[in-house]
Amino acid sequence: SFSWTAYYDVDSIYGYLQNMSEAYPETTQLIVAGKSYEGRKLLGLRINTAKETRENPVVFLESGIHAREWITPATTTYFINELLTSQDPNVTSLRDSFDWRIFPTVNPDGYQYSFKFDRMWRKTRSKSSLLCRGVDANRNWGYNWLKHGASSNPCDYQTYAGPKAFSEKETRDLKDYLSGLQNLLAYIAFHSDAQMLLVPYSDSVEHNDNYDDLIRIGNTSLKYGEKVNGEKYEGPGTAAELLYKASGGSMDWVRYELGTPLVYTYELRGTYFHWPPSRINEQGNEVTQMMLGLF
Ligand code: 0X9
Ligand code: ZN
Repeated sequence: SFSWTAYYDVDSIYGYLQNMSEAYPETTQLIVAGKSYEGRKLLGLRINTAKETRENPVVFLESGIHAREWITPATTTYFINELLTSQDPNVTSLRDSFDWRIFPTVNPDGYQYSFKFDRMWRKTRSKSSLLCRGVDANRNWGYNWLKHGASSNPCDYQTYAGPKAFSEKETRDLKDYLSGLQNLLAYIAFHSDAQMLLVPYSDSVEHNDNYDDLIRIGNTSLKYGEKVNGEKYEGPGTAAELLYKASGGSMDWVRYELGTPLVYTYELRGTYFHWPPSRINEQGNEVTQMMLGLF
């Protein structure tokens, strides 16, 4: 059975989503947002307790766009479990306030490859050239594609941006799914392991028009998180100022193209993308509190 003291492969994570959708049929639903290059589903869980008379704003959670950042799918299923089973009135009220669309592994081929063959794999698994495979799915989105912090070399192990924007099935299908959403209030991407909170835009030191609001709200989120383990995250701030300039990420595209007001990237903790399975709970608890502080 599924727990938060071990890491699981894609099938097990998808099995968990399936089980939750069956255990909570009134309030949850499986979502297939598309398919990966190798034909795996881009599978998410919708959690929406609102009855037809009321419409909740949509909150989208993206995890696992980078294959090796295993703590992000694990934390995301932990958070799903909290939303569905916690008796804490703060958590039940968080659950009831939004129409959640939660995707633990948006790069399932890469994740599975990192699980079976190469722990440090980051990219997708598409055949991008004769010699080398995979595109960095967080350099492949269409906003300022290939401008900064991205490689045009298919054999770049880290940041190959692809032959063109949205060359990848995963980013294309996700983009189409997001474009079809009404009422998208928040888009939150999870990465590891820089331990920081990032706001748009990632490839410029200029601040977007609701920057001050994002910083204020983000600070409250970090304060909530800190109460759990005393861990301080850097930021909130732009990637360009805190980390490095990087174009073609999902967060920037969503902020710019969809105009979604609340857009964040959480860089969770870890060392070289490792985080002990015995401590998934700790990170999950921290993220749950950060979400409570955000909304
Ligand atoms: O480089 C990245 O994509 C992220 N850091 S990581 O070490 N997890 O690879 C930072 C993402 C910042 N956001 C965007 N560039 N949109
Ligand atoms: Zn990442």
